[in-house]
Amino acid sequence: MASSQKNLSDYSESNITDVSSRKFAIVVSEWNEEVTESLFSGAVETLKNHGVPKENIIRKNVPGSFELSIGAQWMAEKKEIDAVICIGCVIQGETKHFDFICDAVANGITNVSLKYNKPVIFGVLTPNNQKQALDRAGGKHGNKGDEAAITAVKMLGF
Ligand code: DLZ
Repeated sequence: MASSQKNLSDYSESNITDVSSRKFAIVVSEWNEEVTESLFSGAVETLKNHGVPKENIIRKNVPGSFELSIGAQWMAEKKEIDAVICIGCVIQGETKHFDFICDAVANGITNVSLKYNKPVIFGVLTPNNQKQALDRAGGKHGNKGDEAAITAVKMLGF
């Protein structure tokens, strides 16, 4: 279902286990900061609502979404980290950057997840414009950060 027809924060609460002792890393892209800060807040709020204490949530910033893969790898290789959530926003522009960045980060994050056998979650918005981004970062379509966090929680109960 297209996200315009679905509030991204309306996730199902099935398959949720106790994650209060698990450690999460959140890697945040600084590009499109207004959007990514809101996604980050949504992710943290959702983790806290599922019993994760704030000391079990480690934040690392990277300059742009292209750097999310290496940031995720630096976090995933740490033994104490159970899951990594990647937060970014790539807005479609007139340059080829959009395709290069989206492909690179999707592949990079997948590779890190498989290499370290840990959930590495794709919390990256790929909208056409800033308004669509804000609609999905705490606006009328919910918060994709919530969805990314709940995906990490669910994967730890797999
Ligand atoms: C260069 C660039 C452009 C044009 N657009 C975005 C974007 O919309 N979202 C984003 O997260 N990052 C963007 N970047 C920066 C790249 O992700 C990366 O940081 C630089 O190309 C340096 O490697």
